[in-house]
Amino acid sequence: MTQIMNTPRLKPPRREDGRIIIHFDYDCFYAQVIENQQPALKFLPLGIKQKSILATCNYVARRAGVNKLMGISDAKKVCPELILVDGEDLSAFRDVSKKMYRLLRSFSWNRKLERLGLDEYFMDVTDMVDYNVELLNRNALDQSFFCLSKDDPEQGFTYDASSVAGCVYGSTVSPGQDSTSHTQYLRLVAASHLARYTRMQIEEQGYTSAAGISTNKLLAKLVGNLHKPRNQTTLLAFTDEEVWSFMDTHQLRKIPGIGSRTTSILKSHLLPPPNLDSNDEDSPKEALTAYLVRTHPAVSPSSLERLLFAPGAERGLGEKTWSLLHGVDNSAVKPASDVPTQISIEDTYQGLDEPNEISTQLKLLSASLLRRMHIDLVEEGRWIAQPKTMRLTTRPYRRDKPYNWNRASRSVSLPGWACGLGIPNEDIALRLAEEVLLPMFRRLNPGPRGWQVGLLNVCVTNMIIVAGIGEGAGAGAGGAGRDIGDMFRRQEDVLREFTAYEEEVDDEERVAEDDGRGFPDEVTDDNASGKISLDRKEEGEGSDVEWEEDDHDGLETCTKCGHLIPSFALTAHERYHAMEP
Ligand code: TTP
Ligand code: MG
Repeated sequence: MTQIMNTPRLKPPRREDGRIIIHFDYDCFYAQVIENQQPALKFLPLGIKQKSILATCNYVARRAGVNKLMGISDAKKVCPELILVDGEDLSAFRDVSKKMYRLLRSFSWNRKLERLGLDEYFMDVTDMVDYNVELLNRNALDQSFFCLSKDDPEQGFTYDASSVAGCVYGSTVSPGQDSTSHTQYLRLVAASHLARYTRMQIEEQGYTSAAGISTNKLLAKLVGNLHKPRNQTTLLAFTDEEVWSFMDTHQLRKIPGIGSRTTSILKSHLLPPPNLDSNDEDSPKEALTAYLVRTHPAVSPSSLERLLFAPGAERGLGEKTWSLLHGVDNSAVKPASDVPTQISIEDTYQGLDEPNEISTQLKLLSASLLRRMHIDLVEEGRWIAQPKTMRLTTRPYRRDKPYNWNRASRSVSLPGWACGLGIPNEDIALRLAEEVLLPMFRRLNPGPRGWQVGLLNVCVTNMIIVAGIGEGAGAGAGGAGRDIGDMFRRQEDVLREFTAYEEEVDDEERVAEDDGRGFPDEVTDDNASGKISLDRKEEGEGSDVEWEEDDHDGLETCTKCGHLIPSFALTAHERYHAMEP
């Protein structure tokens, strides 16, 4: 639905449209991974279950009325023939995600490819598009060729540059040759064909996807949602008004970067109080669109700043929210990296209290962590990056308390022997559990017992790229070479990224060196100082637009429904609750 434009009361934020960005999102990702393992399932309704909920389901099941995040019993009622496969072990999903990431990266020239969660990617294709638009013969647009390599003019594909590939949102008539928007139109058209070509290459690996094409990450992600599955949408919006009109149709909570706190504050200020006599609880939720907030007489960047202020909250939240409402998002697509910011493994328990149980669990977690470290960080028998820090987080089991209640962490330098190659992993895992994790546990939970442990999370972080290897494979068509300066520049980017993620242990000065005797020095003691360490950031309330992948891929408990959800999916999960009737 297109809203009628109001004359702006205030100066709107400045929109940049120099970049072209594609957002890719795999269709029913977990289900596709399982289908590829067992192809017969492709034609049957399939649900991937985690505890009592469906993490996702394939589109056969969706056509039968099953939805993502449905409870298993409801889903079985709607579709009794639904086949359920357990999806609590994320390893297979992570491995496919990594493989697909590498494939996508092989297309990028500038290596600006950012992963969001396990199945979404932003790709900044500005350089490829501008190069190809420059080459166009404007008198024969329908016979164009998209070059995938500057060095090899034959590498590429033919395309019709006079029309968009896939679906379009916005102007259906192409701007005339003389219009100032014409070149921008050609750039978006070229990108739409590149998106389609890339999606086809991914399909050859067995995975269908949806894509959105626009000039920033926010718009590309939102427009890509319009036609799913196995489709793509290009936003043709050349003026501020056209962009606002697209944004206006969205409910506030569906806008990435606007978190649940912001939404509930704005709801309570801008919407009439819900009619308690009415059963229609839904109507106020439905009513809070971006349009309503953007055009509300009381809303301005400064009033938003005042409303959203909270001790410790990010400054500039008002301006940022105001920008997002107008479809303005200048956040960069982060450079591709083979190296995750951190790797963590965790499990939840209903009150572990026996030293033996703790020791067994720490050994299991340590073994899984080591396996994951080898999958993610070892290539061709060599480490591409080594973590410097190990962290243990625990929290007691209390049904009546919020998830993060009394969550506490300690961090130590990871001993060098943990990255030994040629030593059996089981031996290293055992030693890590006994010599590093157990002492940390004891510091976090003094006393002989009575800890009632509800969570153990073991994490390695502070990755240091091993010089000469960190570039990774697949620089691809026109990709970067092995220039050492380039490598260090990229290394700097990657490290900057880590710093942004780290809340507790990124302070190099606090990280004591391994003493060489195999036992690391302690570097932080959050619990002792009374500070409770929170790993999870509230979506939308942090710095900049919150696109960051949190590589902490353990399961977290949803505070609304109590289900365990992978951390990276928690934000999307909360959005489903926000949309619930
Ligand atoms: P999504 O991209 O949200 O879902 P999807 O890929 O399954 O389906 P769609 O075709 O609509 O894109 O999430 C990617 C994967 O993350 C999904 O396959 C399962 C997992 N996930 C959870 O485990 N819990 C959640 O709450 C959400 C939202 C996703
Ligand atoms: Mg998906």
